[in-house]
Amino acid sequence: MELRLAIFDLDGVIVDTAKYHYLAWKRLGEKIGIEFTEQDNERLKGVSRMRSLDILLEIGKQTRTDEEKEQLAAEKNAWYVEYITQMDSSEILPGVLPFLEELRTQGIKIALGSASKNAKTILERVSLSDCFDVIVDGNLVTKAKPDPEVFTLSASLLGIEAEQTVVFEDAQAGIEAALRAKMLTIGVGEQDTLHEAHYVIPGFEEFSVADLKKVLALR
Ligand code: B16
Ligand code: MG
Repeated sequence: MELRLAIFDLDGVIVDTAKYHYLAWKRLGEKIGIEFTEQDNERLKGVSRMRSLDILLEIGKQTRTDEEKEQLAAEKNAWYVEYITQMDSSEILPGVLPFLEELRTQGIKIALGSASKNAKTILERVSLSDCFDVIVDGNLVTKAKPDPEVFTLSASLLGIEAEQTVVFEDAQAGIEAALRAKMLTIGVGEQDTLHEAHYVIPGFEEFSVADLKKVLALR
């Protein structure tokens, strides 16, 4: 396989925005009388905003009309946006920048494949907007992960085949999406949670493009 494209998830791979999602969902939970823990927050990783709200309501055994849900999600998002606008490049996860630079030097295209509708704001805040050849986010796709749309669209916008693409993902839903897209799937995080991926790394600190090519050669 000739590697031509690397697609990166955002939250949990490039930056840790899960902590800000947690603060905002917790604040919404407090407002509507639902206790929301850090452990509960794990269930929201990689999941769309509306599905996240459904999970919060499920935890609190509450129901809401669609209209009320839109309003609650908007309220949570306003708080979340307040938090992320304080971000800067110090929040890029360790090893990510050198890895992106290495890909660029080797002529491998770089894409973002994120469920977040705030992806562009986050990339701007951390000064990474110019690093990506294409940005596919929650505003561009109609079907959320585990549907493969976010990844297949990234590759097709660049005219690159699935077999020439690698995906870096931290969430189970994202791993499933990448596997369904028939792309090489690298989990970023814990082996236990991400064991379905073709290969798992704890982060980018000790992972180079040469290591990636070794993984490819094993396939
Ligand atoms: P927003 P990713 C995902 O980002 C987050 O992991 C998930 O917790 C969040 O609900 C989702 O984006 C939607 O985010 O509310 O900003 O549209 O991991 O796909 O980069
Ligand atoms: Mg993620």
